[in-house]
Amino acid sequence: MQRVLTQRAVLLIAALMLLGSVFSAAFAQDKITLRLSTPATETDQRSVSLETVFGPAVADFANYEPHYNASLVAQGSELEAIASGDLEMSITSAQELATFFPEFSIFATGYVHQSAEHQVRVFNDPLMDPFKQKVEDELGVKLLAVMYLGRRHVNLRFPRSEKNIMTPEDLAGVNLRMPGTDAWQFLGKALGANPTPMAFTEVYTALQTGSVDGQDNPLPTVVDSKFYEVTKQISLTSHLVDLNYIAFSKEVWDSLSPEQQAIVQQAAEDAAEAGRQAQLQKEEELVAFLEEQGLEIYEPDLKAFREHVQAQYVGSEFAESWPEGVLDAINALGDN
Ligand code: KDO
Repeated sequence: MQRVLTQRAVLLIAALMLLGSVFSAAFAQDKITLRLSTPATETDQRSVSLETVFGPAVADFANYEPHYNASLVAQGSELEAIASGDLEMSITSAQELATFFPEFSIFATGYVHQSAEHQVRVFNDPLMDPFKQKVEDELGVKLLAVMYLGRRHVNLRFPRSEKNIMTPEDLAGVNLRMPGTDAWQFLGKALGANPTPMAFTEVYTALQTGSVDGQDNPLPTVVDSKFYEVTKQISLTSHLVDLNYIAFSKEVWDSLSPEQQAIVQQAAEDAAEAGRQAQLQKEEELVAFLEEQGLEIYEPDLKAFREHVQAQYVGSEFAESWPEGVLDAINALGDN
C-alpha cells in the first residue's frame, strides 16, 4: 500500500514537472524577438548602450537580438526591412529617412544642429510630430528616441604638409568617402569635396588601399573602427552634429500591451541618453589619443566652411522640401 502511494506521488511530481516545463516553454515562446541591424560595430557606444540598457529593460517580454557590421541587413536597407516585416529595429539616419521623405534632409544638413542637447530639444519638440507621424503612417516605423553619433570631421590619408584643409577650396578634388544616399553626397559636395558613395563596412580598406582620399565621421568612430591606423590628419570641420534615430516596427509596437509600450519607450530613451553621455565623453578624450597615434588634428576656418555649406543648401531641391518655418523653429531651439 505504502509503495503504491509512493509510486503515485512520484508520478504526480513527474507530471507536474512536465506541465511546468511545458508552461515555461510556452511562456518563453511568447517572448517577442527584437532583431536590430546596424552597420555599427558592437563596441560603438550606441550598440553598447542598447545592449546594456535597452536589452535588459525589455527582457521580461522581449529578446533583444542585435546584429552588427551590417551582417543582417545592408546599410541603408534597414527601413525597408522593418517596413516589410523582416526586421524589428534599426538605428536609422535622417539621410536614410530622406530617401523616403525628402523633408528629413533638414536634419541632415550641415551646421543645422548645434550640439547633442540641441538634437534632443528638436526631437522632443512638437515640430517633430508631423515628421514622426509620416514615418509611422507611411513606412510603419516608429522613431522612439534620438541617439548622438557626434561631430563629423574630415579625416584624410595625407599628412598636413601635403593637404592642409582650412577652407572648402582646400577640399577641391579630394575624393571623400560619404555614405551612399543623395543627402550625404550633397553634403560632401557642399563641403567642397568630391564625394564618393561607399558602405561604412568598406571604408577601412578603401582608406588603406587609397581608393579614397578620406572619410568623414566623428572622433569616436575614427577610433572604434580604427580609421586612425590608415589616415594622417583630421580637420575639425564639425560640419554635421550627427544623429541617428532608434527605429522600431509599428506592427510589433501595436502587438504590445500599453505597459510594454511604455517600457520600450523608456528603455529607448534611457539607452539613447547613456550612449549620448558616453559618446560626448569620448569626443573630449580622443583628441589626445589620436595625437598619440601620430595624427595631426587642427581647427580649420569654421566660418568659411559654415558659410559655404549653408550657401549650397539655399535654393537646393532639399531646402525646397523643408516645411515652412521648420528651420527657424530648429534655430530657435539652438544653444544660444
Ligand atoms: C557612416 O556610414 O559613415 C555612418 O557614420 C553613417 C551613420 O548614419 C551611421 O549609419 C553610421 O555610419 C553607422 O552606424 C556606423 O557607425
